[in-house]
Amino acid sequence: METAAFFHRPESEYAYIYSPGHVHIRLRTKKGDVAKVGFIQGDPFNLHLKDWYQEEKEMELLSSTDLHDYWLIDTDEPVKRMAYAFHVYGKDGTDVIYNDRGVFPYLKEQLTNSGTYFRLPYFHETDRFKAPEWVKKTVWYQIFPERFNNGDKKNDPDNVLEWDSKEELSTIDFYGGDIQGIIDKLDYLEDLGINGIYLTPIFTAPSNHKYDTTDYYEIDPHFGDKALFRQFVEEAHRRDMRVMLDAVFNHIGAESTQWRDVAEYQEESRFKDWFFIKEHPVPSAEEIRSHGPMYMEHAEGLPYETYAYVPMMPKINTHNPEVQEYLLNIATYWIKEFDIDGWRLDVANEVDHSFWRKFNQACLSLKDDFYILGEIWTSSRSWLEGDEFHGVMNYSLVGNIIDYFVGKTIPTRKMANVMNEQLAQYRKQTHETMFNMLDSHDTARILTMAEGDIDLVKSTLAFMFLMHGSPCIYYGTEVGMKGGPDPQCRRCMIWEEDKQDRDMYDFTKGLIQLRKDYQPLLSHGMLRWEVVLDEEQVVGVRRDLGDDEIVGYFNQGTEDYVVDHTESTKVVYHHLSNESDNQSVVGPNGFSIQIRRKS
Ligand code: ARE
Ligand code: CA
Repeated sequence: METAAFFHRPESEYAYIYSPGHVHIRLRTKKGDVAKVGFIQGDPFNLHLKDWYQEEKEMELLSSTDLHDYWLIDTDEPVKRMAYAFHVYGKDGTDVIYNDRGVFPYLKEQLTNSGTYFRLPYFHETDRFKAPEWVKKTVWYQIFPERFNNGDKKNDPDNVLEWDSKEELSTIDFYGGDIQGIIDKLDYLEDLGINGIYLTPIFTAPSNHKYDTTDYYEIDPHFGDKALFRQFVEEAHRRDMRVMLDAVFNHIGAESTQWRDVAEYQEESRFKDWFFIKEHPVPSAEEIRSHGPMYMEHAEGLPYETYAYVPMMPKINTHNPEVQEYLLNIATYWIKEFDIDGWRLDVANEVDHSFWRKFNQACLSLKDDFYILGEIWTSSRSWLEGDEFHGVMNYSLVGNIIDYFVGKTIPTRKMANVMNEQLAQYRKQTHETMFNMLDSHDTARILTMAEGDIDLVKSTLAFMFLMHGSPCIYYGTEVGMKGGPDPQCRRCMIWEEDKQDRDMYDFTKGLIQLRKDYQPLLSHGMLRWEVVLDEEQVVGVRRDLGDDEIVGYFNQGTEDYVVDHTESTKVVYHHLSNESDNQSVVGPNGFSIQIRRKS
């Protein structure tokens, strides 16, 4: 048995309280190497009285990756503290104890010494990673306000273009979308079934995307004003929709008061320590504009830190206490005054952890079910320990799904294995409040990635809806909008019904309904693989909770795939699949989603 592959760490995603009375313990071993794992557990203070080490519970082999097997036990009993160890039985007939000191032969001396056990100290409810319940039941809709709907022509920018008038968009186009336009479409979103709206930035800024903030305390005049925004939040809340805004705290716009001051007074500016300035002089917004592209060519030589070498976006020094106070006041202002429900944090991985911890406390002390979502494109363990974010934009999970379904660059087994590795990265409750989206304002649209194959988009979307985490629809996906990478993915929303793909609309609406109908199965159910077939390119994914399970069979191959029903099978959603009483014949590019009771 290869004991070098063992891995466990107390108080991490390997050992945590899932919900009161449910401690989850995970163990990693070498793939295919271990026959069985016994879990030994007790109270460290009564080991000498009870000899509890003699009792073993069996761990479940939950999942495998290319390299490892992951074992799980849900202790499912009220405990206050826990000493524990693993009794690992190799397929080669050997067995060992794995505890806090390492790997040992199964001998009484180890087992009767309470100091050798892994330990979860006294359980405090306050230490448990808790995420807002509502997020798990939310289906999000992402809006890029400049392009969603123009509800008020009076506030249009001077250089406004006619709605959807260009084939190829440029980065400096304006089309006049605004908050009134969103309010006008709340009925549309309600009909679709949406219950969470994420808006990319809406505060005053010169660009169309508004990631170059001029004033965090004002709604951009081209979008509306505070009274209108208040009305928007109220009308959304009346429809049981939550509202999440974009917090761009990694950098500020060069037209902000603070940067203007620095550009004018340089070393003398009272804001000079608000930034990461390498040398003076630094340029003003006007100078940056007049330098034009030249500045970008010498990007790495800029005399100050920025977001991604973009001169108009000077990076903010979040270590400076004055800056921290400034940003935290902004974060709490929009919660206190306008009752928003969540912040999405732009470029979250480039801002320091200590700032995000303060941010978390400031927001949650005002609203205990507030949602904090980081924009991080890779695995994000260190931000998701419970004291910073509740979730991240799940580009890494979805990237794997897209590679399989759309890119077709990996076989079924690889996709499942990568996902298993991802599932092992976080606590279960963390997965439940992740933010899953096939596309966004930063990526090509999914229908374009799929080269116009709408059936493929339907399968991919349905698969994502079966995952842990709340799914998000990027505006327009539901009516079959296309578009390449930024800025082509930010086209004006298509509102003429004859230009919309109404069939896709109905499909998306049905999927959103499915997500609602099968709660809490889809938010809390354990994810397992039902079938993983490389040659046939078929995958069956299952979520189970208690005696109920929901299984989706997806056929990415070229032949029909037949699923025999059990007595309790009920097909609840399907596409390109022939359903009869006793079987589903899932055609190429099709899927069948079924509910059943555990046999
Ligand atoms: C503009 C132009 C682009 C041009 C760029 C460079 O539109 O065509 O390439 O300038 O000059 C905002 C606007 C963008 C704008 C940008 C700069 O929305 O349109 O681009 O400002 O002015 C990385 C970051 C991640 C970031 C993405 C885009 O890690 O934080 O890149 N996303 C956020 C927002 C953006 C926003 C900003 C940041 C800046 O969501 O909309 O841009 O406020 C990999 C990596 C990721 C990388 C990802 C995409 O997978 O792992 O780290 O994300 O690719 O590149
Ligand atoms: Ca307008």
